[in-house]
Amino acid sequence: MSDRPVTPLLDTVHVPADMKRLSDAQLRQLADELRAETISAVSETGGHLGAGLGVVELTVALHAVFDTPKDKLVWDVSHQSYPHKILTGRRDRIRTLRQKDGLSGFTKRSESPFDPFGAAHSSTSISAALGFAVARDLGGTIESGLGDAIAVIGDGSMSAGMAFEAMNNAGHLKKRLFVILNDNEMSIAPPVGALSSYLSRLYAGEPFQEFRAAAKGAVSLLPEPFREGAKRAKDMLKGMAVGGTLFEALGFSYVGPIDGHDLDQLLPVLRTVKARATGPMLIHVLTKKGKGYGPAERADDKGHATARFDVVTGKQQKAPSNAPSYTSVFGRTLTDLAARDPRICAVTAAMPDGTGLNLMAERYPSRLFDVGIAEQHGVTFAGALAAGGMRPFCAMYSTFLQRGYDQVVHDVALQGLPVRFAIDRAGLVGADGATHAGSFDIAYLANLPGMVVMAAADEAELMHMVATAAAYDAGPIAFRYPRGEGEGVQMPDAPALLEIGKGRVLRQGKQVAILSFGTRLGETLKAAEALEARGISPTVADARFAKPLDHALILQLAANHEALITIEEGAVGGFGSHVAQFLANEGVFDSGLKFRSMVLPDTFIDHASPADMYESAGLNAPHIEAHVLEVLGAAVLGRRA
Ligand SMILES: Cc1ncc(C[n+]2csc(CCOP(=O)(O)OP(=O)(O)O)c2C)c(N)n1
Repeated sequence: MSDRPVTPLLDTVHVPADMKRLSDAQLRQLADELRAETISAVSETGGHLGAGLGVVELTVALHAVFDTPKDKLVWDVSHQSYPHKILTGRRDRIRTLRQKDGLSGFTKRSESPFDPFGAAHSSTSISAALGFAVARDLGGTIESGLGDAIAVIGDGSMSAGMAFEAMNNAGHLKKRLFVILNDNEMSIAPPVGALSSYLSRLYAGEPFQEFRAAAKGAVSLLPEPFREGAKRAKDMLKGMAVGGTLFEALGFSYVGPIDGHDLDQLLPVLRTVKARATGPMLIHVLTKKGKGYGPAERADDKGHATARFDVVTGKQQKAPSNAPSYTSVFGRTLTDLAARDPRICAVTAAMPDGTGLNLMAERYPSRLFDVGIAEQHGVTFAGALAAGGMRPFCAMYSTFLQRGYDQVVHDVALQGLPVRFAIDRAGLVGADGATHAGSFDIAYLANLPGMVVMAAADEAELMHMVATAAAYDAGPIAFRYPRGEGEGVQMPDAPALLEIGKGRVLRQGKQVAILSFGTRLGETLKAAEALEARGISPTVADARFAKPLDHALILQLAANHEALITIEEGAVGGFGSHVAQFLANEGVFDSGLKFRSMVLPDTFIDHASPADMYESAGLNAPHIEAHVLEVLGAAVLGRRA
């Protein structure tokens, strides 16, 4: 395409080994070309832009100095890995990022030997890098070899417990290991918490390091020294011993902070640590999210995630929406309820915008807690808020709540505490792919004693469920809803309180009943229309609750139909499994009910549009229709035999 950037040097780099012959000046040019290529590619695909732009120079420096794939470079979250993908043999497919059958938006072992460890959930990179370092030292063998282990982790991700668990272990094991702290003073939203303030203090004033250095009679450590390149970097390494940072207390040698956009600082420091390090090292690099692309630098989220956009204007191509998003319905409803109930408060783990809680943050800032990327803490914290007489809503994406699961079990459910779990991004989520799919929450919540589990079939139902959860003080309660916009239904003026454990029948038919849990209801009703045209009139019901089950409704559907089909946006072990177990124990199958349950297939489904993903999962209207025909056809055949 004619508007692609001109990239003469990048055109000669197919794998990192091709960079070894480049001078430092050429590496600087390579970085500029890599930035232009990243912007151009993401303008066509959409995706995570800001984080990648912030690590362009770091990516070039790491690949120039280290020897991947033998050296294991582990990107935390890995939403910043697009420039890495371009340099590691995937440039020809970079414009397929996040598209069906295209490159993943994250690192993925099956995609490339240059991605030694997959990621997408944060704060895993230090544990993974440490595992590689220990495997190396224990004589592990793999095809690509085992060299150095390098984790690159953002300041937001560094705030999570796992990162510190890994640092603690690494400091103890004393293995040679590199942790690059990519500090851009941003998470998705501005980072929060004491660690963030601590990091700011590390570089707030040059005097910090200079003072320490001077106190020990060492040379000045801050940017000026790098004018003299490698020699000064060595001096700095010597001077490092004077540092007294938190990281050193954990057993790491600390270098920094250094300017992560200046290859004249990055290259000598990385070369020096590579030559000299004997144990765990933390290299503190300061970068700017969105660096080098005005519209990203100026955006509130620094271009964290973008739709396709025009490179010149930065204008994003967002499809016009016809209905409010589930997320915004949740945020608005909760904020309205909070206006009347001072006990309502909310917890988010670094996703105030993603969960719609930005509205709470604006209206009731003292009742909104952004705990950072700390799902485990967030859940337990909400548990004690409930124990303390508040009405906490713990709003997390289904996939990230997984990280807080023991806390859901041990700190909330076991103690019967009324935490309201608002579970966003339930079901398949599209371009973020398998790592972000909200597939498991029905199964992992509905098996917990005392838990109430609801799924909204549309945005009006979500309103009711938020209010129902707010009013429910008897124990933990969860409601799930998908990513994206609602069904476009009429919204009620005020939410209604739902009766716990009661479903509803939407159309009364005969022969076959379809019992939906969640937003497959729309597809189910479409299938019912299509079946009507074939002379089959299904009953369609919305279960609303996976726990407690509406036993009366289920028995009645079973009694009055030849066949019963359940459908949900979740993996096996969820709603359908509970219904099957109940019917089996009631002896309903003994008298020959035809039963099917439609769930997500037992595979991790790769990224594509949500509709495509549901197509491959077999959960769209035509699949429902086919299931009905199959089950009734089987019934007819059965009668004939
Ligand atoms: C366990 C978990 N919770 C939440 C997220 C969502 N998330 C993706 S990136 C991100 C911010 C990461 O910030 P940082 O590590 O500083 O990297 P940056 O984007 O600033 O480069 C968050 C919260 C996640 N990926 N994993």
